[in-house]
Amino acid sequence: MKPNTVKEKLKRGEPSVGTWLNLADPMSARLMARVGFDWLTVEMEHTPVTFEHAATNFALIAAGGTVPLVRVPWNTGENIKRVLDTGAWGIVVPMVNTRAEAEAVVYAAKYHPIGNRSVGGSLHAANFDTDPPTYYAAANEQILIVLMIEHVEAIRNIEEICAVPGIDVVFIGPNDLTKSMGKPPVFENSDPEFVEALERVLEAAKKHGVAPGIHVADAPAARRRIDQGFQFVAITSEVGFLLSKAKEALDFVGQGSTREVARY
Ligand code: 3PY
Ligand code: MG
Repeated sequence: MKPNTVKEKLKRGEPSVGTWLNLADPMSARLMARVGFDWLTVEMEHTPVTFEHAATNFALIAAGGTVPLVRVPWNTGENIKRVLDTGAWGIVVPMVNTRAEAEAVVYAAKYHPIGNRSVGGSLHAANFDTDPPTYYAAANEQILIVLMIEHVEAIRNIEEICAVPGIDVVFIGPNDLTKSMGKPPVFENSDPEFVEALERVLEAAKKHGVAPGIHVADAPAARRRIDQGFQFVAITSEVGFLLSKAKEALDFVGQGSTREVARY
């Protein structure tokens, strides 16, 4: 069975960098899997990506030597079961604001005796390059659980959330977090409320042995966040890379527009 190298890296206290895949396109997943990121997160929360697209892309990402993760559309047992059963090596769960919501994620993602994930499927084992009995015995250890901290309520409850057994990463979504503070959604913000919220997450994560993570818009921001202590760092998405590079080229030849491109 292939080991989940992202889990191993995070447990050793090292940073691990990846990006988001917003396109349903298998060709793009296949090519991105060859760039060298530790992991790629198939985005199902804000895209038309279906379970079928996602299953194809999990296979292509794993075949390219990269760890396939997925952001599920919402925190439900059905979403979590279906992406794990079709070959994701880990889940990113949006908007986890309370201890009970964090416990529900672990319960859905782990097999008995920790949770109630139902036994079935065949793509999960195939994607770890093993057989189902080996997968069933190792899945509770191998699956990466990432909870998104992206609301002021989650910041208030961060200690309790980090204390839930089975959590690997608490991952800040800066856009939703700033929106929940009543401010325009952004990746970077020097506002003291935002800066303090990030500090609280870093502190609580460290105290409870959970890896802190954050989504950033570009490489310099990733460097700064890693230096600050964040371990699980997502740099934009393949769409963000594509659009920013295209815009940079047009700007360079003096033909750019003032219109903002999507950041991720
Ligand atoms: C956010 O910034 O809200 C995100 O969800 C980033 O992944
Ligand atoms: Mg968000």
